[in-house]
Amino acid sequence: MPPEHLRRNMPEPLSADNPPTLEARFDGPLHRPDDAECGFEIEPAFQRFNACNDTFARAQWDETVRSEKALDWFRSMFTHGLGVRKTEGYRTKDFAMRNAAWVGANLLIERRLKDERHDGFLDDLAPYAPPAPTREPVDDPAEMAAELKQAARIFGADLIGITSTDLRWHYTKRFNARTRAEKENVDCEALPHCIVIGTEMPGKVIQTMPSALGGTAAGYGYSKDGLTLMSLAQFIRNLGYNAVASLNDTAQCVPYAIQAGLGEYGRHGLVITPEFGPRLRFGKIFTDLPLAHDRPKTFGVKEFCDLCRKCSDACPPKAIPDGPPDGAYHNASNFVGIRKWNVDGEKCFRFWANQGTECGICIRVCPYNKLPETTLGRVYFRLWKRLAGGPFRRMALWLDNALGYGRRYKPDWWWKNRPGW
Ligand code: B12
Ligand code: SF4
Ligand code: SF4
Repeated sequence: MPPEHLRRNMPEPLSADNPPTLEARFDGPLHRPDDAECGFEIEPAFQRFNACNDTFARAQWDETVRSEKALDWFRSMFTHGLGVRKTEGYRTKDFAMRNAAWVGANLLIERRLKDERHDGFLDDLAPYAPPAPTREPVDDPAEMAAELKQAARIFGADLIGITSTDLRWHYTKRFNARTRAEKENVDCEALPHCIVIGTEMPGKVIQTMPSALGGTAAGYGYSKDGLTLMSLAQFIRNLGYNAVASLNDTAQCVPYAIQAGLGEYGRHGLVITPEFGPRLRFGKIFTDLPLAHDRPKTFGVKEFCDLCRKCSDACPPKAIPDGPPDGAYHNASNFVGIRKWNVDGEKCFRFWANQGTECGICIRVCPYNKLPETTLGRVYFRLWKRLAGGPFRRMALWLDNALGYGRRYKPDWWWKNRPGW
């Protein structure tokens, strides 16, 4: 019998013999005036990225990444008992928390599953309603940006920044999990502004990483981010403008968050913000609503990471580089032509699959991930950041180690002592 895709007139699934399409050359501008301020080093060999090549997509079509354990990681979100064991942090109540935290994100995905879409992860968040037929005039883009930021706070954003749309970060194609084939990405060329929002993830559960309990942070972040993006995008549409809301889909969050002035790039491949360190999730909205842009900001992270190796030392599968940024190409899940610290996504995801839940040790141990709860704690964090951002950064690193920051909390301690956020 012919294969399913021929019988049903579907595109051919991706495989080693039918790999994702690579764009020969990016024909847009390779550089942008704020690249140096952002610390971006783009090389002539730069190629845009095809989302079918990210590790999560490859775990579904690429036999070198796909395994029963990897598939169980996806299934465990929806299957009672899958992954549950006697080990502390992986018991029924830990998975019950983690999977409950995903409910908001799952509802967004399920809205359009019938159309072979995974909104928020593989596809943009389909609009709740179309734009109003008439446009509210905007005389002052700076004032409009300030109003939009105010609205975003109400809808749940903890951080928000605005930059211009940069097609270098947009996926060339996206992945269809139903057919396992590639498909077209949404076109954002006519939407010149990119709003980036950040959602703080709960700190105390992250301190229990690695654990299923710790996975609660990611689920919570995606659920809240998704709803915030849906509401803010609808606010823009209600003013008569277009808005494409995107969580993990459509484009890279990391460079956009840096360009929008939310933080700096860290050795662990994540954005470090002054407020929450790397402990947050990002989403973005592409729009034609006239908006003033923010500037990138630096506070000494690159220089501090040059010294510190807490994340690369702590990462169990050694997926984080411990040398200088070199743009190393570990496998098809890395960008080509950007000189930066590159994480090995295959090693990282294999560790997740082996332990049955996501990891985030690199967030837990990062000295910028602090959760000050007292006035003294807040003053210390402010002074520590000053120290870390200047010539005494070595002392800041020593202090962080000496005071025992980044240690793992036992998941059972979390359940017994209920330390809250
Ligand atoms: C796929 C993916 C993964 C995969 C695989 C990565 C891969 N290479 O395939 C794995 C399993 C490793 C993973 C793990 C985690 N992820 Co992840 N991941 C993504 C996702 C969905 C796509 C990124 C992608 O396309 N990567 C493929 C290519 C581009 O990878 P790359 O060349 O190595 O580039 C990486 C970085 O260098 C950076 N980057 C991309 N473009 C550029 C350009 C420049 C100039 C620079 C400097 C950096 C940069 O982002 C890429 C992240 O993988 C993004 C969401 C998004 N759309 O951005 C979230 C995202 C990057 N992940 C995130 C998080 C938090 C995590 C985890 C901590 C999991 C958790 N518990 O929450 C770990 C951390 C691992 C680590 N240290 O990087 C957050 C980061 C938030 C932050 N503070 O920066 C994101 C943005 C999700 C979100 N919506 O918030 N992730
Ligand atoms: S999430 Fe865990 S395995 Fe992945 S890079 Fe961070 S520490 Fe390493
Ligand atoms: S743990 Fe240290 S090296 Fe790693 S990102 Fe944080 S500050 Fe940089």
